[in-house]
Amino acid sequence: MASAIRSSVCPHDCPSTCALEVEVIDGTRIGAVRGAAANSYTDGVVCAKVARYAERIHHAGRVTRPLLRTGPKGSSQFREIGWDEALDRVAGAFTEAAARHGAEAVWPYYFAGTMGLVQRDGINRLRHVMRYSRQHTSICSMVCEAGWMAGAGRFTGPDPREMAQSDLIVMWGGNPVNTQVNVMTHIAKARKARGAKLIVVDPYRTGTAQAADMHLALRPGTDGALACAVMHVAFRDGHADRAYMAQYADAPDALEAHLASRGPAWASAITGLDVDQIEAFARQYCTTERAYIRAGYGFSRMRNGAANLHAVTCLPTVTGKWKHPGAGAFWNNRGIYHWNKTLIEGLDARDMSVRVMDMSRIGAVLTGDRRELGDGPQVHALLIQNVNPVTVAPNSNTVRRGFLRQDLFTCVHEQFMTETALMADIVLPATMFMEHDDLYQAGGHSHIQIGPKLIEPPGECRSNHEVLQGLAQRLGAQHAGFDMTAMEVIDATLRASGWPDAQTVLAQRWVDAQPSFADSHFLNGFGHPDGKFHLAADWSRIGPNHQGMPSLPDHFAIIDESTPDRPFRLVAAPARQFLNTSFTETATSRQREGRPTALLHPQDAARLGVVDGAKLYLGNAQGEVIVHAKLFDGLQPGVVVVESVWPHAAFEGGIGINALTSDDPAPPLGGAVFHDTAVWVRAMAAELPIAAE
Ligand SMILES: Nc1nc2c(c(=O)[nH]1)N[C@H]1C(S)=C(S)[C@@H](COP(=O)(O)OP(=O)(O)OC[C@H]3O[C@@H](n4cnc5c(=O)[nH]c(N)nc54)[C@H](O)[C@@H]3O)O[C@H]1N2
Ligand SMILES: Nc1nc2c(c(=O)[nH]1)N[C@H]1C(S)=C(S)[C@@H](COP(=O)(O)OP(=O)(O)OC[C@H]3O[C@@H](n4cnc5c(=O)[nH]c(N)nc54)[C@H](O)[C@@H]3O)O[C@H]1N2
Ligand code: SF4
Ligand SMILES: [Mo]
Repeated sequence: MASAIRSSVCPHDCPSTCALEVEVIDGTRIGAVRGAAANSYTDGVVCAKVARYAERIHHAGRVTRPLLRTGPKGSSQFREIGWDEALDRVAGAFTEAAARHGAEAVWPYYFAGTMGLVQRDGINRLRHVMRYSRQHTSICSMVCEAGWMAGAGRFTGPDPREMAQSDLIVMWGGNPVNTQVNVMTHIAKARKARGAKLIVVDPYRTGTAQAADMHLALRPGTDGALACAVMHVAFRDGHADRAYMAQYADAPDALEAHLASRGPAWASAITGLDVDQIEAFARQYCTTERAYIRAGYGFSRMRNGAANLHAVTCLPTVTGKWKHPGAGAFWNNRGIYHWNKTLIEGLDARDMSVRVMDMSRIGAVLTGDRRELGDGPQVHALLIQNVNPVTVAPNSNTVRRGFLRQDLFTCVHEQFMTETALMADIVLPATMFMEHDDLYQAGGHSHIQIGPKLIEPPGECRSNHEVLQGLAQRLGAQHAGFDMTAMEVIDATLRASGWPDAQTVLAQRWVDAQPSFADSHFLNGFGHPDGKFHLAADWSRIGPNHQGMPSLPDHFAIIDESTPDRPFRLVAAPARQFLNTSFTETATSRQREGRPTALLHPQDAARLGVVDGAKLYLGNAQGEVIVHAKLFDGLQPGVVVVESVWPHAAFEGGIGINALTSDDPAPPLGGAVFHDTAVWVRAMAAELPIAAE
């Protein structure tokens, strides 16, 4: 058995974008997968689920041939067909939908199942050339984007590797032990070398919180209040950096006056945290020069998420921390790559007057909600790549109803028979990352990498790029990007963006795109035209739905607050062994996750008369879900956590957690509010024995 170690890149939707070293056995199979030790961010570490990637890539359940539906929608009845027939049918359905209802009746729908720029975003090239409906890509990061832009105005920040030089890391609303393990590597370095402290702000005691020196288990959706109290203390106790703000901030005096009434006691009533704990946190933050706030995505998945993220990013501004090494705040580095994506996305063919619809509201779209459709046609045809909306999109009972429409044609290009693929008319088999070429940028660090094809795919799997080429040819879609191989698109995109060519990047393994210290720390100014950090957010510049948003940091009370009818706040946080729904198909991940579980405070359990392991109903006006209770004291009473994203089929009753989550768009720019749900919780009555007839 000949084995070779080859370089690759983790393609999953994770800020870590790990540089990988993959054992390739006999040129045909994958063995061990390790983190590249030479990459200064990956630092030799990958998560457990990717370390065992052989289980996913060589899984017997992969889709390997094109499939045609033969039974009712969702019935799992398909038969194999050839690629030509499959692509002819898809192109035929698109042509017919466009001829009868207009091109906007076709909706290419995608997300970040792979983060490779060519395979992920190439679908937009077909969309734009064919004038198919556009997608408002809101499901993951839009709320963060809005909140970050309002203050800092540019998507970058202090180098995440600088966490190793910090004396205090505040992990705010994210759980890297589950979701981006490398953050923990750099925190561990700071702890070892400098005795740094870790503080976690999260509604429940996650693995990350467990490892922390202090855990602030606040009520979900109240981060704005906590941030205000910390800044109140900074002004009150002389820790506000007035000289810094005079140079770098827009409205320090207005903020100080505004915060006078927003101290720890005020925040305590909103967050459910003790005044003493808020004071202790504020003192530690304010008195530590090198304090690095690592903002997660989790706390933004709220109706007030953008306002809360903005409020948190005001902390290093009020205290002047941005200027120090190992200090400031970081969310995502996406602004540093200056891509020219014309070739990948066909931006030269894009017409901004073509209808755009919100991907997070796919249920509303498919069930004909006019607020989404505008005055355009119903959607009659879908092309889906790298996303599993039947399971992951909010308000999933509506989503499912939409997919069941008889007059809707659905093509799903997938690696596995996901619950979305089961709703398809045509399923196309997709390659995995080690079976195709792609180009990657990291969100949580600063490296550009290429993941080359390492092995042949099983059966007849084709890459997204190849499928788009096949459809373009049949639809008569003309664009240079369709006439090139994926590697040619990678090479041309790198060159057009001012980076070294593909060969160079492959040879040197990565390009480190981190800007200078001065730029990363905004010493040359923030991203707004006035060069200042905006403590007073101008939300009207960020998104259309800005009415009522607080300009200065505040508790923006529009969350789905608990009521007597729905007394619990539900958080549907990511599970460690799954990545969204990826890996739910692997036996090891499923076994380690166990079953869909609700973490419930023992006091709540006692009130409900529930013991550990009991079955519960969780519900609201949208639906009901059955889970098993796990008693857990690492959260406030009245908060319940169900880690996600299990397929619907894993739940008793076949209805998964997103039946309860809302598709209300978060202001001002939209975005899904997965952790902002009020529910009732009921103990399931013990089943009565059926009386003998
Ligand atoms: N309850 C709850 N729901 C959530 C969330 C939550 O926290 N709680 N999180 C939300 C968030 S942040 C996100 S980003 C979404 C993500 O939701 P999804 O984007 O649906 O999740 P993934 O599992 O990352 O990827 C989806 C699919 O892409 C496929 N795929 C991977 N690579 C390729 C490829 O090269 N080609 C093709 N054709 N397919 C490929 C995988 O097989 C997988 O089935 O879920 C959201 N839903
Ligand atoms: N293992 C694993 N890794 C993943 C994913 C996965 O599903 N599983 N998903 C990937 C994707 S698509 C993304 S976008 C990232 C997301 O990764 P993160 O940035 O970690 O964000 P989330 O995963 O949404 O939520 C993380 C934490 O936010 C907390 N949270 C919820 N509401 C609030 C609140 O109101 N305030 C505060 N302070 N905290 C709150 C949750 O309790 C949870 O612990 O992870 C990626 N990595
Ligand atoms: S931590 Fe994230 S990027 Fe790294 S291997 Fe795991 S899923 Fe991939
Ligand atoms: Mo995400």
